[in-house]
Amino acid sequence: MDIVLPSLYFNGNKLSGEAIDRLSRRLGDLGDIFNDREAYDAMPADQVIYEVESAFPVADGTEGGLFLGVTYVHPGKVGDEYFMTKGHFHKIRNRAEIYICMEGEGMLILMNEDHTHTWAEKMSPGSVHYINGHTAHRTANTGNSILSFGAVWPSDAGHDYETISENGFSKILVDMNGMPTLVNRTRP
Ligand code: S6P
Ligand code: ZN
Repeated sequence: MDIVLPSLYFNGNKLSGEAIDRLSRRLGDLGDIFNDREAYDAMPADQVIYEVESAFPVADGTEGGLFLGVTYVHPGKVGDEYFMTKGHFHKIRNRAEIYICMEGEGMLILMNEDHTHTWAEKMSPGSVHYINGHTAHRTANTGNSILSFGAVWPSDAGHDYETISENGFSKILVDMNGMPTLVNRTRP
């Protein structure tokens, strides 16, 4: 057959089609990322913080292929810190990524490889974010509704979560008098 239908669609802002992988990250899975331990312990461990729908058209580790994911970060805070994703470097450090914001308000938080510089890009519907290789990335929801964005990354990039779980980002994003603000991390 010469003309075929695509196997994936955006149905509104939701990914639909064949073989979509879905995962949920709950507060209980994210103990090492939030700065305010007391506020974290007072919240329900089963509260969903974000969900990811991904399509893996080729095997993980394939050189030359691409993966697609859509992340939905729920609104809320742990203490003053906005709900956010775990964050990672790519295992192959030079692999870049593109994010496209679909709905909501947030920040893409970025950190260089030697952890000396953390900065953020504002996310709003339609904003496009090129994430250079060698750069750790996570997203935070700074609004009152779901933040969703699409992501495309090389299928051999891999994910290094350990470096972030051990050292965090050098700055955290907090609500300071209603304004998302990057401040130095206080927890060791
Ligand atoms: C994958 C891409 C995103 C994240 C997702 C969840 O390279 O950056 O699809 O996986 O936003 O974040 P995390 O840090 O838990 O993987
Ligand atoms: Zn990534």
